[in-house]
Amino acid sequence: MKRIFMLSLVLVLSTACRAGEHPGAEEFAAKAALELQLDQEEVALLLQDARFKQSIVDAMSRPAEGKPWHEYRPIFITDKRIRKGVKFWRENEALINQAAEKYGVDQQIIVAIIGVETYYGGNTGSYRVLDALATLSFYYPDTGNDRSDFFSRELMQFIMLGEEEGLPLRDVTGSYAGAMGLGQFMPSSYREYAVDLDGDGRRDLWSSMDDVIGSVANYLHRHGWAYGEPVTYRATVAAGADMGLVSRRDFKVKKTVDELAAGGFESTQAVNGDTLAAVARLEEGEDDSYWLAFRNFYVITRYNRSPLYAMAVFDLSEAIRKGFEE
Ligand SMILES: [Ca+2]
Repeated sequence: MKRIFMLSLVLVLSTACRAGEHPGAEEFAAKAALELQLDQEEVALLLQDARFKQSIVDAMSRPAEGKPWHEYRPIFITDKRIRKGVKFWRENEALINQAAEKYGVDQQIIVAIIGVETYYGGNTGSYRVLDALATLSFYYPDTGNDRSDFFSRELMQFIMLGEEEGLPLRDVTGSYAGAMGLGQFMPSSYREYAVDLDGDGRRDLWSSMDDVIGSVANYLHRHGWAYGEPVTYRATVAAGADMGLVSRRDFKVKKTVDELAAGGFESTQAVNGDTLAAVARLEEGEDDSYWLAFRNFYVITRYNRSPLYAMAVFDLSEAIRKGFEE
């Protein structure tokens, strides 16, 4: 008993010295061992190889989602991205149909998500995920919204993926936030929602188009996507409309279309009065535009919380669908 104690004490001390390079790395390794039964020494050694990246801190300090809509939209809705989306759909049509049917998710939305996230695989990110997650765990920038705990949990999930999926943790690359593959899955989403659609026993979000498309569809399905249902309709605003009905960050649908109309936000397209919706506002430059955001809109915000993101995915999906049907 005493001997075991001494051994673990030696292990803890040596771990402490090695992981001490990043502030909090030591505690992280101990926590990973305690909560996930990971090898503390191995975790400490891995963290020693993680590099702090100022460029990651800088990117986190100025996200695209901080822009107004009229500056955000042109980043994602371009002729080229629409054309490439139509091409991607045609090239993967059978797979996309298979995933759409299996998971009940509209084809054009699957295509648009992959288009917004990585330009259909053209840009899956060049940061080492290990560096991204360690930097944001141990050196989160002072933005007034400390998300280091979130990234610390994602770093742990990432290490689990090394065990479960055989990911080479020191080599895997992704976004500055640590999102991976064509659909940019964070480690916790990878573990929870990625699927092995081609059935080879691995969930490969980089080079198996089956797994990529299946995983994006499954993610939306698990968050409640309803096939063929609307995403958002533009609303007219009555004078004296109740601006308290406009959602800023949380687009959970809580009011019926009828209730929102009574509050001054009326749909410009036909929709059942008992359909649930939230109201989104976009900065168009001079004026704002208002939108009834239905449940499917909320589901897209599960991919990225910003209503700008959800609207960009929706706009791109519609443009791609038109191109595809031509
Ligand atoms: Ca697979």
